[in-house]
Amino acid sequence: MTREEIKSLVRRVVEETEVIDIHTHLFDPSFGKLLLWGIDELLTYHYLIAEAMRFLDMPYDDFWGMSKREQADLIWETLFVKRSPISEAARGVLTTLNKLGLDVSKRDLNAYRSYFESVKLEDYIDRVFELSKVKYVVMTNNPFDEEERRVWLEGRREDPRFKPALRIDPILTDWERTSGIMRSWGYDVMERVEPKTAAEVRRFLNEWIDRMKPVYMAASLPPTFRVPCDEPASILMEEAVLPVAEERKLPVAMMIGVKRSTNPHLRVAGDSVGKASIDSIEYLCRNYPSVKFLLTVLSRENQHELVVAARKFRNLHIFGCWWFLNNPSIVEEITRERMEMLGWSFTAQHSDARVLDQLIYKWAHSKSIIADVLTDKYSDLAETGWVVSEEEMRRDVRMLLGGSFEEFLKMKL
Ligand code: FIX
Ligand code: ZN
Repeated sequence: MTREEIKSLVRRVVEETEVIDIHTHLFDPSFGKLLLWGIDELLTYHYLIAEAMRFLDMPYDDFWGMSKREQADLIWETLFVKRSPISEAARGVLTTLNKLGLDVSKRDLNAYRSYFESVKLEDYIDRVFELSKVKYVVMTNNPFDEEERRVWLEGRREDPRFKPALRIDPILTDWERTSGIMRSWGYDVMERVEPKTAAEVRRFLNEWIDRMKPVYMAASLPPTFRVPCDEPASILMEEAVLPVAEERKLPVAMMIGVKRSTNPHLRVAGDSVGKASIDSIEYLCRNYPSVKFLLTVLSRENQHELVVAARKFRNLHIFGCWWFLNNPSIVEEITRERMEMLGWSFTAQHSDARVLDQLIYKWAHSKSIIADVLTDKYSDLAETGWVVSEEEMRRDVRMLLGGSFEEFLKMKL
C-alpha cells in the first residue's frame, strides 16, 4: 500500500471503531438533572468559562449571579461572535453542532436552542451514542454528593451504556471534613487515622462497592500526593483503599496533578496543574503487585516518566490525555510517545465529558489525531516490507480505544 492508501484505510478503520470511554462525568437518565446536555450546557462548560473570563472585565460574582442561559449568551458573544472560536473547547461546540446536522455558518444561537428544545432526551441519548460510536461510558459517582447519594440509596435504573465508578476524592483529599460527614452517617472514624478508623473506611468502601458495582475506585489527586508518608491520604490509601481493592479485585484509578482552586473566584473553572511524583506511583505498583492501577497525570512534564513506569509494571495501565492535555498538539505528542514505548498496551484517550453532547466532538477530534499518528506508524512498518491487513488494523485500533483497558481488567495478576 502507498502512504495515501494507508492513510485512507486508517481513517476509515479509526472512524468506524467503537469506543469505550473510561472516564467521564456523565450520568444516565435516572440521575435526573445531573445528566447535562444541550447548547447552554455546552457553552457554559468550565473550559469555556475560563477562556471567556480573560476577555471580560465584569466582577466574577456578577457572572456567577447570571442564569445559565445568560452565561451562555455572554460566552457565545465573547468567544464566538466578537472573536473567532479558535480554541479547542470552542471548536468543539462547532464540531458537535455540525455533526448533529445544524448549520454552523448561520451562527444562530436561538435556532440551536430551538433544536435542543425539540428533541426528546431518550432519543437524543441514542443519537449521541450513535454519532460518537461510544459503546459505553464510565461515570464518576461520588457518594459524598447529596443529590447523587439520594439516587443510589433509592435505587437506580441501570443503563448498560453508563457504568459506575466509585469516586473517593473526599476521603483522600479532605479527610478533616469527610471524617465529620462519615461520623454523622454512623461510622466510627476519627480525624487522626488509627486502625479503627481505617477499618471503618474499609466498611464504607465495601458497602458502596456492593451498592454501585463500580468498574473501579477513583480519585483525582494533587501534585503533592506522596506515598508512603504520614499524611492521611497516604495512610488511608495503604490502610483502607488498597486492602479493599485487593480483596474486591477492583482497580484503583488515580488522576494526579490537579491543583484545586488556584483561582477560587473562577469556581469550577479555577483549577490548575502541577507535576506529580512518579516515584510514588512506582512505590504503589511495586508494593501492591496484585492491585491494578489505572493512571493518568495532568502535567505534560510527567508524561515520559509515566510511560517508563508503565514499561516496568504490568499492574499499571495508563490512559487518556487529561484536561489541559486534551489539545491536538499535545494529544499527538503523548500518543506517539506511548505507542513508541508501550505498543498497544495503553488507552489512548478518555473524553472527560461533562455534557453528554461533548462525546461527539471529543471523540471526533481525538480520533483524527490517533489516525494521523497511526498512519505514520503503519507507513514506517510498510517501509520494512511488513504488511498489515485491514483485519489486523481493526484489532490494533480496538486496543487503543478500550480493548486494552478491558484486557487489563481481565488480566490475572
Ligand atoms: O477530577 C476530575 O475528574 C477532572 O476531570 C475534573 O475535576 C475537571 O473539572 C474536568 O472536568 C476536566 O476535564
Ligand atoms: Zn474528570
